[in-house]
Amino acid sequence: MTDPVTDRVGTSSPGEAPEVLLDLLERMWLIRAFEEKVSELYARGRIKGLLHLGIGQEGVAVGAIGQLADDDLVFAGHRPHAHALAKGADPGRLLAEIAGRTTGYCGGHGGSMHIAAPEVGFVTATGVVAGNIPLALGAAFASVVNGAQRLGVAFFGDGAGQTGAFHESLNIASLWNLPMIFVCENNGYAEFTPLAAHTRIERLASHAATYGIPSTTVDGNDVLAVRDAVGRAVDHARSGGGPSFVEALTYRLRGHYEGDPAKYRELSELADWKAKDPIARFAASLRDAGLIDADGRQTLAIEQAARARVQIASEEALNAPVPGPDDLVQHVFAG
Ligand SMILES: Cc1ncc(C[n+]2csc(CCOP(=O)(O)OP(=O)(O)O)c2C)c(N)n1
Ligand SMILES: [Mg+2]
Repeated sequence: MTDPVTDRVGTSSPGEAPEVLLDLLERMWLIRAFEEKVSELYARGRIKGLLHLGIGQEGVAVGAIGQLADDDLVFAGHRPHAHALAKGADPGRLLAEIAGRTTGYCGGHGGSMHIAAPEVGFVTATGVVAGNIPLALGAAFASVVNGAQRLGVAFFGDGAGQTGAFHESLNIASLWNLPMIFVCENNGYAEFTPLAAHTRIERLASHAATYGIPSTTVDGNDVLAVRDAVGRAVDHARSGGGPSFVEALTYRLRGHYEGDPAKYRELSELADWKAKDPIARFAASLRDAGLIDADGRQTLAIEQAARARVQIASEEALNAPVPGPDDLVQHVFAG
């Protein structure tokens, strides 16, 4: 990652061990099965509140987070389930949190948008768009102050790229040469607003050059392309090179929130992106490479295993108690 900016859209490079490739497929399936279950529970009224799913964007979280060490620190936004799972969060505790149960990661106080699972290095999600970026910056700064090797990694969208917090964080990360990775999931929309209506800058990665930060833009629906780009960013940071910026071009296959009628986009656009589904594409490439059987049985087994695991997780979660009146004052600072 020595070029300040590349305007090419990077694609995947081969050469990973078969077990690594299968693991990537399994992780993407776990996330897909998890979010489809959450969607179903939401439709049945078993989960309340506002819910943002990242179905279709799994390649970014899985490709990127697979390159991190256990103690690297991840900060996500309002669409955070994939990042938490990819960092190693337990599906049962995560689902319990989303369903507001006491067994959830935050005792049911956080819900979908405020998950924190620091024990696996998933420090927090946030409903404040771009709010996680300066937090990741702080983690990277703390790492330098403490002489640690850990990286601060922020996942955010194209909409977050129009905020002051984003630009200030790029500036400070560059100025102080912090071990930080900015991962922009450019899915072409901020809520209901297409990219061209919220910025004239087509590639969010071009902002990085302004601050002297190396960047690359990759196909975010190609898990190996993301893995490759983030792997280089990790090496760059660990060798003292400072921050990097990876822009992953992707698409959310669901609405902005569950229940969004999504009238702002054409069905043909959705169909085009469904054809580029990161899981189906990756499974097909593994079949082409002869790493899984051609008749699809192995892929189906991976999908079924993921769904079975999520089913158990959801039963455990929904059988857990909801917080009672006494829990209301737990973890509340009353100075
Ligand atoms: C500071 C702040 N402003 C506005 C909002 C309302 N809001 C929620 S999501 C969103 C769009 C975010 O778009 P993007 O960063 O591209 O993420 P995506 O939803 O595409 O994953 C906005 C404006 C918010 N949550 N926080
Ligand atoms: Mg977006």
